[in-house]
Order: sequence, then structure tokens, then C-alpha cells
Amino acid sequence: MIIAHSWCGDNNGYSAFNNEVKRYTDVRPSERQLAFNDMKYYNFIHFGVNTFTDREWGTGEEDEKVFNPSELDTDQWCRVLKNTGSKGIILTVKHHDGFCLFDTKYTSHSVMNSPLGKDIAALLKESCEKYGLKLGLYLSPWDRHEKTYGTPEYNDFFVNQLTELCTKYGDIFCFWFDGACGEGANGKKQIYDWDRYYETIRKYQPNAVIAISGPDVRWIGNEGGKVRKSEWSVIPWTQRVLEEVAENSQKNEADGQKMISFDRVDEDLGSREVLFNKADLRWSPAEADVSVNYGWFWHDEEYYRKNGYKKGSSRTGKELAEIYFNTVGGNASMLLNVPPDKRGLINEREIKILNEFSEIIKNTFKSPVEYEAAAITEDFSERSLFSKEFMLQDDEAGIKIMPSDSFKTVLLEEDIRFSQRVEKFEIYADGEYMDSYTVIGSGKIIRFDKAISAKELLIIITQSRGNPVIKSIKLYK
Ligand code: FUL
Repeated sequence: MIIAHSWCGDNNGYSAFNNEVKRYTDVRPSERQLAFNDMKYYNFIHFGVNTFTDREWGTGEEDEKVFNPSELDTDQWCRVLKNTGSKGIILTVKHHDGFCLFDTKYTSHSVMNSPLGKDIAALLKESCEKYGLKLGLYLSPWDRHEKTYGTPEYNDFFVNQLTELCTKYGDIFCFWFDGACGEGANGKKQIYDWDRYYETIRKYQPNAVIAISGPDVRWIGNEGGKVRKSEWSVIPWTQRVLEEVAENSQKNEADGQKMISFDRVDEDLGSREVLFNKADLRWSPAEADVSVNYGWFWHDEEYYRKNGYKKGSSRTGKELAEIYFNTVGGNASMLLNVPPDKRGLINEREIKILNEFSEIIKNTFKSPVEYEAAAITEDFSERSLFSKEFMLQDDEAGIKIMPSDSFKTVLLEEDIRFSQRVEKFEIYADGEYMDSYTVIGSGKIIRFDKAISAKELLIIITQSRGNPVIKSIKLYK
């Protein structure tokens, strides 16, 4: 068998080592980004006045009394989500309508003046602790209720609320700031004091990541769970990154349906051509936010029929599993929204879909296949690998694997503490070329159509930014 290239030979015409390449691999995740990265799959909970008024965007005029869940049970949310693979929950403590699900001193427009009269963030904190889930908070910058919106005082209001959220609910893993703002925004334009928001979070919750309209986690750019073919974590950072979040976000309530099917997956954010000579490169991991339903808040089937949603209310478990394989297996994380219904419970309809989804994921990764592994040089002499975490040496082309059984799925992970390095690789089974792939990053999931029963699997790295550092290679039946 002839392998035309090895990363260490000509690296496909791309330098493996020089100052420019080193600049890219010197960009590495922070501790908080590393911890976040390990989560991979976690959930959104959209809950609020919209749940009761059957809207996706509230007006800000809603009476607090409409918020009236009859059987609210945050333990049930955690049980359902934990059982279906979640690592954490991000709750909409305030959506664009300004109604707060937490006990705040700064507005009376909150759950404390609803018939429920209980702080839902506090209840969820308790439940998350009980079930071993991390807690995250979505606080909408755009606020249609708050009178100071559009003035500098609104920044004080927002920082005051953030401070409450930072100091009363234990460890928060993520603050999620979306980019939406309605056209016209009630005739008001708010200049957000982002720096002050970020400083507040860093001061009180230094381990929390700030997502989307923030420096730590990058929005994938659509709400359909689509990642780019090559999703890069090192990108040039400019003010544009945040401006684009705002520009590409939803502009009106009816847009929701479009957003869900919109793919913005072609742009190249971080190849060498893009990074070349750019200043301020940053570690910016991608996150895909997706909803179980074709909407963020809970609605019954009638709502979806009335509003012309041809596919009905929800994605199937199988569709969600595909999204999981493509996002978690495409160097991104998956944030799946599961909205509670009017009772304040995750509905049987969504539970069924989640169960179907998690069965597929569990089955895919249920039976690991043992193997022996060796690093190989271009002429295929071998160096045995004692540990499965290893860095390839300069004269090595890839990894040779001798599986003990047939397999259908391969999971590769780079050790991203050393940045993202692998640019291209190929797989051969018993000498036969299977396919070529781009990027690995935090995780690459490769699923073959049928079981491969090869004695020898070669993973040849054909292009890399310096020595590839592979954290793990796993095979599954
Ligand atoms: C968007 C919002 O407009 C949607 O309602 C939803 O919350 C989504 C996650 O973020 O910006």
C-alpha cells in the first residue's frame, strides 16, 4: 500500500513548524473553556410567560398572573434530562419579555408576583445539585418590559440583576447572552456595556463561560444543529464576531421558523488562509443550540398546525441523534432545548423523543472494542504506544490500530489543551482506503454504514499544525 503523504513528510505543502504555525497552536483554551468543553451535551429550558400565552416572543405587557404552572417540579426536569444524558441546564431566567423567573429586587415583573410566588432559579439550583447537573443562566439583554431599556440606566439594572444571579445560586457554569433584538426594539436602542457585564461575571463567577454575545463560546450561526465541515476553535477575533451574532439573530417573532432551518455552514472561520497574519487569534469553541420542538417555548399540536409548521411540533429522536453525531462529533457542543409545558413539567411528548434520542446515543457507544495500537513512521516501522494519550513524533505518519473485534463507530479526540492541530487525515482498513476527513478538535465521530472487521486500521494524518496530540481513539461495535 502506498500512502502518498504524511504530515511529517511534505504535510501537503503546508509547513508543520514555523512561527506562523506556532502562533496558531499557541492559542489554547482557558480552564473554564476546558471544563465547559467536557460537557459536550447539555440542555436549555425555555419557560416563562410565553408558555402560557402561546407565543415565542412576549410583548413585555403580560400580567404576572398569567404565569401559573399547576404542577411545577424542577426535580422532574432534572430526572428526565439526567436520564437522557445531560450534563447541565441553562434556564431562561429572563426572556425578551422581561419577566423574571428569579427573586429580584430590581423589578416587580417576576415570578414572585405570579400565583406561584416561588423563585424558580433557586428551585432549579437545588434540583441540579441533587441530580449532579450544572446550572447555567440565560438573561436576555433585550428587555421589552423594563422602562430604563434604551438608556444608560439599563446597564445598571442589568449589572444589578447579574450580580444577584452571580451571588445567590451557587456555581454557575454558563451565562448565555443571546443576540436577538426585535426590529425597531420598541423604538429604543440600547448601547450594552458588555465590558461591565463580563467584569461582573468574572468577579463573582470566574469559572463560568460567557456564551454567544460573549468571549468564551461561539454561536454556530444557525438553530438547525448544523456545523461547518471544518469547525475551527482558533479564529481571528474582531468586534465583528459579536456584531455578527446580533446581525444574524432573530429579528421578529415569526422568524423563528426560518432560523431553525437556516444553514450558515459554508464560511471558513479558521483555516490557515483565514488565520494568516491576522492579529488577536482566540480560542472560540462552537456551540449548536437546537430545540426538540420547532420553537423554543412549549406549545400544543394545534399551535403548530395553525402556524403552518408542516412537520408538526417536534423533531424525532433519530433526527436529534443525527444532530448529536454531527455537532458533538464535529468539534462543537450541543445545547438542546426542552421546554416544560403549562403544568411546569417536561411533557410526555418530549420525554418520548428524548428517550428515543438517548437510546440511539447509548447504543452507539455501548460496546467499546479493545485494540492494540502503534505509532507508525512513513515506511511503516512501528513504535508501540503504551498510553492511549500520545503525541506523534516528527517522523511518524499516523497510528496503526489492531482491533480485537469488528466496529462501526470511531471516536477521535485531540488533546485540546495543546490547541487544535490536525487539519486532515485518512483512514485505511486492511490497506483499503476508506475516506478522508478534516479536523478533529474536541471530538470527531465517524460512523461507517456497516461493521468493519479489519485486522489493521490506519489513521494517517496528512496535514497538521505541528505534532498532532491525540487524546483518545475509541472504537465501538
Ligand atoms: C434567540 C431568541 O430570540 C429565541 O427566542 C431563543 O431564546 C433563542 C435561543 O435565542 O435569540
